[in-house]
Amino acid sequence: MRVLVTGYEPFGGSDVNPSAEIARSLDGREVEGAAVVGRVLPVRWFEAIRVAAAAAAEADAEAVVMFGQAGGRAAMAIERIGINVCEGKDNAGEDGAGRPIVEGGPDGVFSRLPVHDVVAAMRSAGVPAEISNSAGTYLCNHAAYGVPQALSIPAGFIHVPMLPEQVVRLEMQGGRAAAGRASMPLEMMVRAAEAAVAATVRRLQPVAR
Ligand code: PCA
Repeated sequence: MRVLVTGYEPFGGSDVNPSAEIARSLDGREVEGAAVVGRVLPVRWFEAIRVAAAAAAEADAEAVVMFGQAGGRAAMAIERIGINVCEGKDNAGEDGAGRPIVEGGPDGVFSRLPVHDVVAAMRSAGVPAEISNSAGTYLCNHAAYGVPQALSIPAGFIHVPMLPEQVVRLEMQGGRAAAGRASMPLEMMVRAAEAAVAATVRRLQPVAR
């Protein structure tokens, strides 16, 4: 069995995105008997969904676990739902401008990952984790809505905090406004991501592998 793990390229003026580092770190690893294929998605409206769907097809993946950065969050946040809207400028400067992701599509699409299992597995791995009921309206929501809809396999999205070095850089640039924002070391995020993949694989193959 193969599982696709995606991260996003850096955005919003940052030169690093922890979710891309997660995807790179898991690429080629075996988790719970499944081979992980890691890919980095562009922060581009619609292109992100196309790249994820193509990577899933190319890898012949049976599940897709996607990651993205959510500045300010303190825990791994398993997104329960994506909504049918695009807001904000992507990395090419294209404005989502409130348009739908899928014209005439449902208002919301639920994650097809076992969200409770994923939260429990991350916590068992010693990493703070929670279910989130809003992925926002930017590219992470875009993938959370568009990728499960484009594919017939389990797929869902997980937001991750910033890295400590990102917060330190913001503090050095921005002073008090940025000071003290939440962060998590990459090693913990990777451990949590492995736990998420493992929980998903266990759900797909509950008895024997
Ligand atoms: N986070 C953004 C998009 C890319 C990323 O890593 C978001 O939360 O929508």
